[in-house]
Amino acid sequence: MAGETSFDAVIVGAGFSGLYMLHRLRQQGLTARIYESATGVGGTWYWNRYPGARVDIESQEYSYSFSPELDAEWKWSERYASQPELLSYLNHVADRFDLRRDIQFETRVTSAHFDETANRWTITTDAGETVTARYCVMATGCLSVPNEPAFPGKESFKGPTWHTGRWPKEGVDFTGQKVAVIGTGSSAIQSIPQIAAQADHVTVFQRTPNFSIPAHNGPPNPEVLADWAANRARYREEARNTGFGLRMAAEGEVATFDVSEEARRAEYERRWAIGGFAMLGAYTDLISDLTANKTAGEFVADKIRGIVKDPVVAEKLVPKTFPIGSKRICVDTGYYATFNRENVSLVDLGDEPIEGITPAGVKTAAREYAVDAIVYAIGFDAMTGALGKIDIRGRGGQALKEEWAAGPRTYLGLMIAGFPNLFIVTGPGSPSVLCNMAVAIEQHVEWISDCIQYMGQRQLGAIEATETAQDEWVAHVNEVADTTIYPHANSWYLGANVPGKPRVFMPYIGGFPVYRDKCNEVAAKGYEGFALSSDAR
Ligand code: FAD
Ligand code: N01
Repeated sequence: MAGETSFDAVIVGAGFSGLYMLHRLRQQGLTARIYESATGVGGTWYWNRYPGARVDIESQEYSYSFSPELDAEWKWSERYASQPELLSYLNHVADRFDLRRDIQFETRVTSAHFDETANRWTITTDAGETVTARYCVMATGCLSVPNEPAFPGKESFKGPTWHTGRWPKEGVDFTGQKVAVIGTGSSAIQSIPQIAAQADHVTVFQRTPNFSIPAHNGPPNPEVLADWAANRARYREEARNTGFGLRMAAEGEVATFDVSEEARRAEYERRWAIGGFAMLGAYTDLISDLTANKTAGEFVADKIRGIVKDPVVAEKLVPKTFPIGSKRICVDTGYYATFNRENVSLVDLGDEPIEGITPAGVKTAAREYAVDAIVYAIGFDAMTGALGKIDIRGRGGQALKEEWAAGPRTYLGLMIAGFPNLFIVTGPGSPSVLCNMAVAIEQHVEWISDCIQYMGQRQLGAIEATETAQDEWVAHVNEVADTTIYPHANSWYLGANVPGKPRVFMPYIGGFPVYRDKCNEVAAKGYEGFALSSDAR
């Protein structure tokens, strides 16, 4: 690998997206290199090693479908695979398809500049290396840049601090410690029960309570697995034909108020017993009608009140400021019951906001909480964070950072006007994080590799989204979002969790099948909405 400086494609990132992208491009006989800042493959599942980290979609659905052999040979040991198992799976994929020889680890891409005369990208790394490529694929991840804590005095804390998104490989032993966990998103909800089982005391600092549904995790049901094995191809296709790319969340066939309250309650109970995202599929209008949505939210609120013994704590844990599902639902193992433990306490930051971090711990408007360690479970600079860290320049030296100063703008979440031959996997403007990401990623990687093949077969030099197509798509993405419950939450989908980030609803909520059909139609019409040019211009 050493010494090569010119590729058909450079891929940034060796997670779920980058690995499959490399495999596809190599199958087409193209030369490609992945740059990855980590020491190994896995992306999300490399970095997020916090206790309790696991998938929120049943294992067999959160996996690649492109290779029936891979699908058949890999055996998941839990209904919801844990981070170590997911990391083993992605390492197995890297080995099985001999991907490592084209991956350069411990190397961060710092800039990507488009050379208009050559129709090529010049890519530089933090190792001082410069290479060029016809195509640059950003497989940099939607949730790969941790949200940095900005609490005053944070450097003064005398104990260790950990971010869930950058957990150390060797793990952390909390035995005998008083631990503060800041945040109550999915990462916190998965890790708090595990930390509480080990630590002397855990104080949870909650700014906004979240909806969480039990996973009912355990060994996979052999009958379910046998059924899956027998019907794999059909079930995969069924998943791709649901709005969220997930069989479990397949939409119901009737609207919320078409059934009696009693029937509705029974249906919610049935779905609570299945667990996870099943709840959201109960009725056709749960994500479009606030009144309908409220019935599901109230059902979960009652469950929380039923699990948490202290009614004051229970009430603090009940979400009241956003509709259920307008933030990604959390999928937990024993989260609410953890608040029945003697060694767990909840601080409601609505009553007493954090004023800062002191040498001894966390200082709120009410008092100081002395702790031995702090866990920041405060999320990510989502969807645009990783791209924003690379100096990306398109035509005329235009910086992506300036182009997106008021929020990201793309055509189909795949390409950006003014940035030819640059692809984003699961970028803003695509279903992405609203979906089963395994499904969203495969669809994007396949569309991108087909597009690159089309370009090669016709000896074309550059493909670029037109401004008109991009404007129309951005308008459509916003229009669809406005018909749903999603903009009602201060979520990371809107960039609301990062101070100063423009508030734009980033993913596309029109549903995976609608989106996939649109992408296919665009390709079938010779890449409608894109300008294609030859090298001789
Ligand atoms: P990532 O896995 O994020 O990989 C991107 C890689 O790019 C990283 O390894 C990063 O180091 C590298 N990179 C970024 N910038 C650079 C650079 N400049 N130079 C070099 N390398 C760079 N989705 C689901 O559908 N279901 C789930 O259950 C689920 N669970 C999740 C749990 C957690 C804790 C998190 C954080 C996310 C979860 N997600 C889940 C979303 C998850 O991110 C995707 O499912 C998927 O793993 C994304 O794969 P990716 O390859 O696109 O990005
Ligand atoms: O991050 P989050 P996450 N002071 O942004 C709080 C995927 N994922 O890492 O809601 C105090 O959701 C913040 O409060 P608020 C999944 O897609 C999946 O947990 O902004 N608190 C919130 O409570 C998920 O959606 C799994 O008011 C502050 C929390 O920190 C996404 O990744 C597991 C704060 C952050 O929650 C992100 O999840 C993990 C501050 N200054 C992740 N800043 C699975 O289950 C932030 N917070 C598979």
